[in-house]
Amino acid sequence: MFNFLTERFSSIFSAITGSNKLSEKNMADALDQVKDALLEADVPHHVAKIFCEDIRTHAIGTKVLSSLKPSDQLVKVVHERLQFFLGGDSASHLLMHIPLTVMVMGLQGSGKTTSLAKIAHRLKKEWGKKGKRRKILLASVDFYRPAAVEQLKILAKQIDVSFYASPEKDVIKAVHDICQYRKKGCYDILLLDTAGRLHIDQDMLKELQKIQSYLKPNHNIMVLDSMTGQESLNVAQSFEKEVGFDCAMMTKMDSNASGGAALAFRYVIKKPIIFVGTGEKTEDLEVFHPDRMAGRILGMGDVISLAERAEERIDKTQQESSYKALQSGRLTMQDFDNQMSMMNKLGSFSQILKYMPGMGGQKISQDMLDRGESEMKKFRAIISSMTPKERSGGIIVDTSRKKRVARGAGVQPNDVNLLLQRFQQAQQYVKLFKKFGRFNNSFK
Ligand SMILES: Nc1nc2c(ncn2[C@@H]2O[C@H](COP(=O)(O)OP(=O)(O)OP(=O)(O)O)[C@@H](O)[C@H]2O)c(=O)[nH]1
Ligand SMILES: [Mg+2]
Repeated sequence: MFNFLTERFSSIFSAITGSNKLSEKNMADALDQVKDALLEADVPHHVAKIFCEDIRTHAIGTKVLSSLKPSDQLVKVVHERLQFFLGGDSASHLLMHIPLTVMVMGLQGSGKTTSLAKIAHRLKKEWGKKGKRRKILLASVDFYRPAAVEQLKILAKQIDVSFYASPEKDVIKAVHDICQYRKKGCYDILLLDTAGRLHIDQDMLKELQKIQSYLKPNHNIMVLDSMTGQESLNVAQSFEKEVGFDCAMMTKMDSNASGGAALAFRYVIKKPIIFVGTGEKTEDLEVFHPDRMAGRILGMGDVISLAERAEERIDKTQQESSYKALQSGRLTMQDFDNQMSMMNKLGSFSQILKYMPGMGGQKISQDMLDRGESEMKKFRAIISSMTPKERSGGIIVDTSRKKRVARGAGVQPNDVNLLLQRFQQAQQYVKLFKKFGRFNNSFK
């Protein structure tokens, strides 16, 4: 996420690390580069200009703290201003009320249907955490794309929430029918999917207006594809003018999309971005936190979001068993497999790396990441073809046994050796941690 901005920012700040004073001159150079980075990340020219001017004023106005290096001082100012531009507090609480009626709008393929299912999944979980079971209904009035209604039905089934397909084929009659169905079934929450078009056209906007005035939703969510760069701002402006919405969701932030779209949206439209989509699965939804996002843009990482991701996706017993293994200083092959399975649940290597401090700007090739992923898949296949005794015991030394395990997993014996090597290294780490009491002190 925000790859491009992060890369550029890291190099800009490291360029002034050498000097020990934040002068007009080195700051002007850095700011020129910040502006170029923003422009290249599809931030519209006028927004980039205002942003840099704003940083300059704030940087000059701040007293130089002797404890800070000039580059750190500038990072601090840029971080504060980015956060300011991205918006104040997180707005995820907006949807936490009942009864709740939500409709989405956006161009074709922007991610409306997927996002709606992600939101339903999240609402179900959030209310569940409060000990409340809410009746959630998903419905669609996208009658233009043949499989559109079916797509939502499948997603609803996956996340186990109700779905209703209206027999009506006229959009407004269908909205009416869906509302009746909702009333009869006493659903607390109705999430309505709408059709997208390739380009903004008057028919689509008129239809949305009609749906909106009939449905009177509590929230109209504008779904924006972050990969469309500058264009997404134009799209949002047209929808805002013709239909109106009160908040937005940015999808496909897991791609190489630059962060420009989010920055420009917040600055120009000034409406909250509630969520960001970070993948194709229904769990791949994150709350948009301006402060964390600002940190991520600057390559400071976002360890809090990573920890939340872990909390959400990895069940407590698995976390505890892994913790116990680390604490005991003794790691079995089964524990090792457990840890790989937890990594898998967190996401792909490239997804995880984006949360790590300093990693956003690193040049780790896709090729290396892909190799890491396929290595991990092989390792897990090998472990699954071991006997329970082997999984809970020590290293296999027997060559013929290694060959058999490799055959069972459909890999080469060398792969088994590589796994054993990695496993031994991991065992060493665990012993070291135990010896220095690191886990006892810092993770409790
Ligand atoms: N990587 C990634 N893919 C996404 C994300 N959100 C949606 N997609 C994918 O984008 C494609 C389009 O998503 P849909 O939800 O069908 O988009 P839509 O706006 O409903 O499209 P129409 O109904 O045709 O207007 C699908 O392949 C989704 O899996 C995201 O956050 N990350
Ligand atoms: Mg759709």
